[in-house]
Amino acid sequence: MDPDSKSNWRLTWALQKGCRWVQRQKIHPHRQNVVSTRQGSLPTSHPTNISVIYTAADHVNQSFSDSIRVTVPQGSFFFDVMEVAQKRYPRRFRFTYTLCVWGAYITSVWGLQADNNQRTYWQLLSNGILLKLGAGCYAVSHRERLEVRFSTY
Ligand code: B12
Repeated sequence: MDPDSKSNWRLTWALQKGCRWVQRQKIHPHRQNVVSTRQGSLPTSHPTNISVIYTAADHVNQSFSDSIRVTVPQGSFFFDVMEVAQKRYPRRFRFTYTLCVWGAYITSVWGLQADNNQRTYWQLLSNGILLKLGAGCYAVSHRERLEVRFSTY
């Protein structure tokens, strides 16, 4: 069996979904070539930066709510914002995730773990509205208020 067939399948899937983050991260060793054929060349000059407000809040136990302003290159995804926040403040904004066909599923923030038995999860919002895309597929805009909110379903 071709050792790459599984990743090829996932890449095809990601391309169909148009999720650039999945392509960029770890799906395929030649991902940059794929990105360049589908999305145009990667920028070589300095990208324009945008800033967003990023909040992590526990709406189940009301144990914390923490916000920061994050600056990222234009065209960044929600996931990129989370990574910048985590790098700057690892204790406050650390997070974990798993990868599945839909991309990155956020499993914990601030050490607070989603739990299927308790029906808890980390909900993603923009300007108070529930997102219809995952963190790896949602492209952020200047001055957007992004939130990961510990919630129940
Ligand atoms: C049930 C469900 C949930 C449940 C999952 C918990 C559970 N134990 O059941 C809950 C309510 C937690 C949930 C959350 C979210 N979901 Co949801 N969910 C679904 C739904 C309706 C069914 C998934 C399922 O059970 N499949 C069957 C099982 C056997 O397959 P599975 O691969 O093991 O399923 C797992 C994954 O789907 C995963 N999962 C669920 N939602 C999401 C979202 C993302 C982005 C990822 C990576 C994984 C993921 O949880 C499932 C159970 O473990 C699908 C729609 C669909 N018909 O597929 C949407 C769907 C997958 N979810 C979606 C979204 C957007 C989200 C959220 C980002 C919503 C939000 N704004 O917060 C969050 C995830 C946030 C995060 N933490 O990263 C979208 C993804 C679209 C996309 N292109 O990214 C879908 C397709 C719905 C839609 N809009 O059409 N979800």
